Amino acid sequence: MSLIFCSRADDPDEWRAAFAESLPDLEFRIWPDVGEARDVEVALVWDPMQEQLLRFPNLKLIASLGAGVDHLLAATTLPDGVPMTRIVDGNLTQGMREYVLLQTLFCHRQVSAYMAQQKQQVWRQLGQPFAQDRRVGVMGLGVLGAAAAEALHQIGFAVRSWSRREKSQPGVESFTGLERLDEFLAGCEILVCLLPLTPDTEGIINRRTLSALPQGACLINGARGGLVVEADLIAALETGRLSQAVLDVTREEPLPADDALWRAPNITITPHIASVTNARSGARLVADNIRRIRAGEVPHHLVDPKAGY
Ligand code: NDP
Ligand code: OXD
Repeated sequence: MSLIFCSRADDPDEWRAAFAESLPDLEFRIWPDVGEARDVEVALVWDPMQEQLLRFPNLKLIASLGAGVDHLLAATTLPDGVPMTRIVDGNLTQGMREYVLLQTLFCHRQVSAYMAQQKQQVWRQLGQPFAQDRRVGVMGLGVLGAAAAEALHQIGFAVRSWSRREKSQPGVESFTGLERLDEFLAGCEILVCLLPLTPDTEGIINRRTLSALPQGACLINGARGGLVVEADLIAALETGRLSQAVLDVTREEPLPADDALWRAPNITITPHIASVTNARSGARLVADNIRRIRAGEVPHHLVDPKAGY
């Protein structure tokens, strides 16, 4: 059995070595050196592949190299009936848990304001709310959102979530559906975005939804740039509607040097590093799914192409 690896963002040698450990009988091929197309039964992909997957008549699994699949679904023609999986991995979840905690505390403890004061040699104590009085909302209570919400609850914040389906997570007040979106947003002094990018969530953070947040709220986007209407975000920062934004992701990545986001007030930008798939644990996960397929079982962590995540 052969696997074709297609990603400019990931190191193929690292993944090849990881598969040599997890599944030694797998032949690892790197795009575009596909070899005999009939041998390829697994595609491990990050880059969108347009029509290319249709070249492999015996494909049995399309495995995304990430947790998100928006770019693959949007720009790849999927062969009929071939399952697509995504990365759900404890290391990836831990990375996002850390990122969300770090950036929520950054906002909550007003680090940006103290850094600005330090630049001007100002020694002034700002009022500090208790964590239990700080309302933090997590948009998207999936694998990553649920872990982040749990960590935020454990550290003492008043946590709420927004998802499609009702959730019952201890210490997290659940809101669902567009009909309750504004009610959810009205109680988010810090809004953490961990939604997948789908046709339903594209541009969901926009002028209207930003204005539903409490005055001076903070936004943390650890999911996808396409969720945010960036011009509306910049305007909200400029007027003080938002007091802080933390973006790990942007519509265009890398963010061009002349993009206005870099110069927006009170913004922190990180280069899509909130949590990165680890080759060893990722390969173990994909290898396990390959074994399941060989055994005639359904692979874990299937994507629903209709829902878009
Ligand atoms: P999941 O698929 O596990 O969770 C998605 C959540 O979003 C679910 O709770 C789902 O609701 C909710 N959701 C989806 N569509 C809607 C909608 N229209 N309205 C309301 N809620 C909706 O995803 P993960 O937690 O694994 O990952 C989330 C995203 O994080 C990924 O898609 C990816 O884009 C991003 N990511 C970013 C990384 C980074 O380094 N910056 C690293 C890894 C991932 P329900 O539960 O009801 O289905
Ligand atoms: C992912 C990502 O989706 O790294 O896994 O963004």
